[in-house]
Amino acid sequence: MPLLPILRYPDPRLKTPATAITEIDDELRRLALDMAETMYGAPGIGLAATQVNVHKRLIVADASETRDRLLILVNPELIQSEGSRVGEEGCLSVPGVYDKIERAERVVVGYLDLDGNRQTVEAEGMLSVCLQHEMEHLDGKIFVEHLSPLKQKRIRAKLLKQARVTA
Ligand code: K1U
Ligand code: ZN
Repeated sequence: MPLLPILRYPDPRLKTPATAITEIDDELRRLALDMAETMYGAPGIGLAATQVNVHKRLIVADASETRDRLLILVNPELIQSEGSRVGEEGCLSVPGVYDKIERAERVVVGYLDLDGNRQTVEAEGMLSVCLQHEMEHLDGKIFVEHLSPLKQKRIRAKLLKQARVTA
């Protein structure tokens, strides 16, 4: 299975809002499995289709220590959130950058599985943070947008410099 190339900030394609998935077919199942392999290989605990330049509402996540609890969420929707926590976040599209972000502590997310069945996941801790982070990707938002304009400017300059050096 191929590892998919991951878009890097500040690539403008990361700002594209993803559209709802209307058909769950073998092509979508293939994409979900390729995304999962890409996430595990990175390594990461989540990946949104936006990050692999597919603008459909699909995310994969596995925040377990044993890396054997893969979640594949089609058309994920926040149903409920409560509490708040501040924790360190990273992003595979913003390599080498970590910062503290405030998020809800617990979330309930509704979604379709790859058989088209409606499911919900109740999450707290890292999985909760990860699902919130990935759903923002689908809306074209990146975690650095929670940071100050000065930090965003510095991060943008750092990544543009890295891109020039590696080109
Ligand atoms: O969306 C992404 O870019 C994936 C991102 C998800 C995420 C990480 C931390 C907080 C919120 C969301 C990552 O997976 S970055 C890599 C990472 O944090 C990690 C990788 C391996 C093991 C544990 C963490
Ligand atoms: Zn991310």
